[in-house]
Amino acid sequence: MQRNEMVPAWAGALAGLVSGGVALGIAQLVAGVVGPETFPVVAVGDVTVDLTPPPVKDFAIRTFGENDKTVLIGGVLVVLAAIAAVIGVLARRRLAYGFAGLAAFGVVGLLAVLTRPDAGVLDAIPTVVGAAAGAWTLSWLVRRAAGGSRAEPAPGDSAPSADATGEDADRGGVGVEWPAVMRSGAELRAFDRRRLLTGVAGGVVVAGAAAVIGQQLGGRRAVDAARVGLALPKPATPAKPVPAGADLRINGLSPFITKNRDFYRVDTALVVPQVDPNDWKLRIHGLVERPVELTYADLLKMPLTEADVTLTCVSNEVGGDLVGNARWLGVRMAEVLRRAGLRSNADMLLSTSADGFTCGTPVDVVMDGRDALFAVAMNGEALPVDHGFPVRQVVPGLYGYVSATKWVVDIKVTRFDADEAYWTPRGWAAKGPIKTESRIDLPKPGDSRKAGRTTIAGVAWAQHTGIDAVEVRVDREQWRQAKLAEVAGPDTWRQWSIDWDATPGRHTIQVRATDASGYTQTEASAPPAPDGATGWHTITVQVS
Ligand SMILES: Nc1nc2c(c(=O)[nH]1)N[C@H]1C(S)=C(S)[C@@H](COP(=O)(O)O)O[C@H]1N2
Ligand SMILES: [Mo]
Repeated sequence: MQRNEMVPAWAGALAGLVSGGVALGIAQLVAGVVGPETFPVVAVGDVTVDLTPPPVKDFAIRTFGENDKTVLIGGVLVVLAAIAAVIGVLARRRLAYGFAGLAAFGVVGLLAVLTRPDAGVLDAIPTVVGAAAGAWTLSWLVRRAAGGSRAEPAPGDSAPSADATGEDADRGGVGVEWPAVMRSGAELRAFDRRRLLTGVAGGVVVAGAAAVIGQQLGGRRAVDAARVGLALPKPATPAKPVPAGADLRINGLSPFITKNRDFYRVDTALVVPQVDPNDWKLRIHGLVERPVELTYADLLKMPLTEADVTLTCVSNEVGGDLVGNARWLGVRMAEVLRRAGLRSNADMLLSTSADGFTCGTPVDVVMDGRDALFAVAMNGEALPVDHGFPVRQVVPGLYGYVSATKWVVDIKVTRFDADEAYWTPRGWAAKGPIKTESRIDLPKPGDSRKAGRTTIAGVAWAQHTGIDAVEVRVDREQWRQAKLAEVAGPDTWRQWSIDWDATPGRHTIQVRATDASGYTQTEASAPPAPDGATGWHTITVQVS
């Protein structure tokens, strides 16, 4: 018979740490749903702050500055980790000790959560569920650690070791070494390092995933709350009134203003950045006289401009739907940049989003007087999170990838020959002025219609130049002038429509626009890369 091997203290400590991690991860996950303020670590941190004597607090703020909260939460976590390790070491001797430790842990968390102002009973859920998950993990890991079998168990000996531990505890043994309790069967069981470590790995994955998801959910809730609570100032410069005839109100034709929920979305974000406006800052640096840092409140104190601007994605195929028109409210970028004072050799604004996307915008375009905005609102409400809350850029006339940075936090004033934005090394042009385009919205491609008088309609855009004419032809016959809807300025798309006496058979419909510079869309078709698609939108319909 082989010698009994003790479960070493390090294994107990490890099991304790991982169980504590699972407890916190699960607590954070549940807190993400119940409310981020119910996460016990944050609650304990808050209580600690309240109980800390003012001189210590002042010392912490002086020493750690803006990082004081991070340091505090870090400190709480270090203390928790030490306690968890001790709990694990104790659980190695007797599982009940471990449970008692975890319960004490949970009670402290509960006290912290439930003594918060306006706490409710439901706020206890994350702590309770977390502690239960921790207890389960602890007993599971302890069972795995002690699960090593030196010989096949005797027939009928199926009692799991954790139960054996419980039995031992029931017998009232005090300070019994763990291996003793493993003698419940005829055979000896010993420390199983491999099974412990695979269990630990599983626990770490669960704890990490739960914490990350919980944080995401919690951040989303906090930002949603901040967004809904915002009161937006009135514009100093309101948008030009939309002419009565801007929207032809034809069924199937894109409305002049695209609703936020219908607005196309393009970005590289797998998880949408959740930026709290209270934490938001915009830093402007590089080729400037004086670097500037603005908070959200600073930005809203500046005069606001409202403007209707049509946004377009460079990836939009001819006839595609990556284009939308909205009423934006924001501060003129030029006004903010003048505070920093641009150096004369600067020609590029390299903007960075909260998630690290970058975008290079020509300085001259932003400074030429057009409504290039740091936008805070879209169609009368705070920017939707998907569209860049709390602040994004909008620059009439440039494709989104070189102008429309969402969740913008940083502007480096620089030069095109010194810096590159995200899409440039990925095969897209460094500069991206929007190409004059037109699209047929109805009939839809492939539609079948009855013969007789019908309407062909769509939109055309040439931002900051303006649309002067739209022509339509059927079956490659004569181009005919479409009727244009009214617009207040050159920065939005323009609806158009034309009547057509449809005859039975298959027909091809084509459209082309001419902009205010006199340029008529080329027939030559080009793909979106590297600087925008060209060609005439062409559809086929069946008339019966
Ligand atoms: N932070 C960030 N901003 C971004 C992008 C991005 O990937 N990340 N994509 C840009 C592109 S390519 C386009 S077309 C517009 C789209 O804006 P929307 O999603 O509000 O329609 O956002 C721009 N701003
Ligand atoms: Mo785009």
